[in-house]
Amino acid sequence: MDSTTQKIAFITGVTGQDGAYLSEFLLKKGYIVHGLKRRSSLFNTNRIDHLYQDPHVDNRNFFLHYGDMTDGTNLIRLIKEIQPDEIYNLAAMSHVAVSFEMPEYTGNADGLGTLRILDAVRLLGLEKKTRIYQASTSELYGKVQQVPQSETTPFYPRSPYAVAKMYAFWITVNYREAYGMYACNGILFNHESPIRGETFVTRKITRATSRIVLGLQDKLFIGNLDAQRDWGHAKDYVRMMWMILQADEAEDWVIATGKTTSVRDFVRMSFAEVGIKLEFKGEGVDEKGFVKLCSNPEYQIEIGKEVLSVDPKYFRPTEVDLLIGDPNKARTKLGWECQYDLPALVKEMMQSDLKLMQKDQYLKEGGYNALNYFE
Ligand code: NDP
Ligand code: GDR
Repeated sequence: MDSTTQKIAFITGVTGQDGAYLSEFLLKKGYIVHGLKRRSSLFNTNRIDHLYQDPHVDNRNFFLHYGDMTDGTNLIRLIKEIQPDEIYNLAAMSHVAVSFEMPEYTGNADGLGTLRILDAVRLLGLEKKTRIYQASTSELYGKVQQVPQSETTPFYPRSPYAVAKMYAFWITVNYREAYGMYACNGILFNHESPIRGETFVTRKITRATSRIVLGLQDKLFIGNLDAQRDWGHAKDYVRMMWMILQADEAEDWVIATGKTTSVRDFVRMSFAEVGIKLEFKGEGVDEKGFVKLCSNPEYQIEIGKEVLSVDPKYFRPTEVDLLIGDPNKARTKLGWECQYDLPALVKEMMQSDLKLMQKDQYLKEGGYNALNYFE
């Protein structure tokens, strides 16, 4: 493709789950992709290493730049250099529980960070050229007022993360209305994948299930099993981010599957993938999960073994109990459909984590301990 006709995208949060899938998606569409990555004392580009291009070769279409959402001058300089047609603002301190530990930083990166992007575009006079996607979230709905949640459902954020994202949501709307910018919120419900961060509940469960059946871990310690989430696949959701920026009008959109599942049922589904039926006993902090049946002879796991225990350390000061989205607007106006359902997602995550953990198992059996730097 002729580089003068190629569209240019700038993705903040390029090293995260969505940043990685979106980069792949846009590169396949022929975009030139620029990503913002943070300086880290260790490599932090695992999810996008397969896209990396040697800086010394010609015709590159994937570029990484150091930066941070808390550093406004850095963002202005990068946007000036890159002159993007589309900005996908995905960077955020995205862990709800951690936001209670780091409320000020979360407000700065997730709330003010969004303002810095919008204002950089305005200051540089790019209002009419650059389209902006803001990664908004179903956490905005927080305390359940009505379900399913749609674009018209009122917000009631329940964490420093959600409050910061609420600022980001409204400053995006405000810049659209005040300066005629093409700036949109995608109100995305939870979306997962084999490259989901390991501390989010779905990945924590699929990792732990794999480790338990391979004898690498005894038990899964978990928080609120009653929480219900509308879980989709990240691949379906990044496609929609792009579709949002191709629409004629700049608007805000709910992206969800329209189905909800409890954390407890997600655990059941993950264990079922390896042939294990679980039995749950007790309530609240006393709830435990036991192996009721194991139909897979590959796994030497005894019937009755306790493999799950609730640990209140994972409870949140304020919880979001129930999320179920209404994606009707996106379906009818943009023709968006999910290609994955939850069983397919769980299967893919379990297959991937089993493969990963099998590597750990081989290393363990071979007596290899990679972390013995200091001996
Ligand atoms: P991840 O946590 O996987 O990725 C977050 C990205 O943001 C990482 O690249 C991270 O860098 C980067 N980042 C964090 N803080 C900063 C900072 N101060 N400056 C620059 N970069 C920073 O999140 P997801 O990919 O899952 O989500 C993408 C976005 O969508 C986030 O804004 C999230 O809040 C939002 N969202 C996610 C949903 C989901 O279910 N996944 C649902 C709704 C909204 P590093 O790799 O160095 O940590
Ligand atoms: P969430 O995702 O808070 O919805 O935010 P997470 O997977 O962290 O929690 C989902 C639900 O599971 C409950 N839970 C646990 N959660 C974690 N992380 N660890 C546990 O051990 C555990 N046990 C139970 C939680 O209490 C919660 O109810 C995600 C993030 O990606 C946000 O950035 C995004 O905005 C929203 O999804 C939509």
